[in-house]
Amino acid sequence: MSRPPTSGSALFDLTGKRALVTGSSRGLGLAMARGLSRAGADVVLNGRNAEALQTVEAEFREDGLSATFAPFDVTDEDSVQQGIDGILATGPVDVLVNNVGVHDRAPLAEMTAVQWRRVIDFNLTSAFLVSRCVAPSMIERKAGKIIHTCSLMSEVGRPTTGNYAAAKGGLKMLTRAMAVEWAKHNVQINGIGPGYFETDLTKPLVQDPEFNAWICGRTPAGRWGQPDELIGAAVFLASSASDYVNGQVIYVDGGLLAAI
Ligand code: GCO
Repeated sequence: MSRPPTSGSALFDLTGKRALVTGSSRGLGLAMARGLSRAGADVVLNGRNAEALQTVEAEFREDGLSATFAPFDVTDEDSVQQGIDGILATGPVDVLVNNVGVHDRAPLAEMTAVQWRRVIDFNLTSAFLVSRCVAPSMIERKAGKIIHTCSLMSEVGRPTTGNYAAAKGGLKMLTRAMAVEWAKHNVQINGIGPGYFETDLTKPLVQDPEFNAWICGRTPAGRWGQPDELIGAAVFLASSASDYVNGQVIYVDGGLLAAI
């Protein structure tokens, strides 16, 4: 097996790599897609809305960045198969970022089965469905990187987020399950666990003075994260710098999980 470069920026250079980022038309997925592109990757954007993806692709082009887009529903088995077949027909997927995530907050005793299933399907099952279609080509080429957008809620919860915490906890264990099956094929599967970041998903929380004060008090860094602050972990896990890292979750949380 070829040895990774051992110095400087070459360790983190993604030139010649093709990265599919699910849920990348906005939020953390868009920030990571932009960061991987700036590190040299050819990015394939994904979401369900082709128009939104077209707009983002045009913005990438205006910034001199390389991107294409592939609209498909990551929760629908047939849509995933067709979407991935279409992508693989035009080249390999070297890096897969399973980033799609939704929230549907409710106290568990009042949560409907629809609310439960929707969050599990988007946040957990989608990673299985997409990885199951992409991994065989990585295994065949004996090279690949799979990155899951986990969460600090892969470790801890708070009232009304039981479905989300269960999904993100499951995603941490799916990361490990894939690592123990696919590491021998030189495929590395790891996770990134964001803490509290300012995105569309958390806007209602940021704008709630009491919740905002609580988060800034609970987080040792004393502030919310900004989406671009995930790029370093994403580039690390997508690059040769992480070739001997597997089954891990890197928490990017301002120290929140380190504090009582
Ligand atoms: C909430 C938040 C959290 C975080 C997310 C970060 O409702 O408490 O949305 O779920 O945003 O987990 O990883």
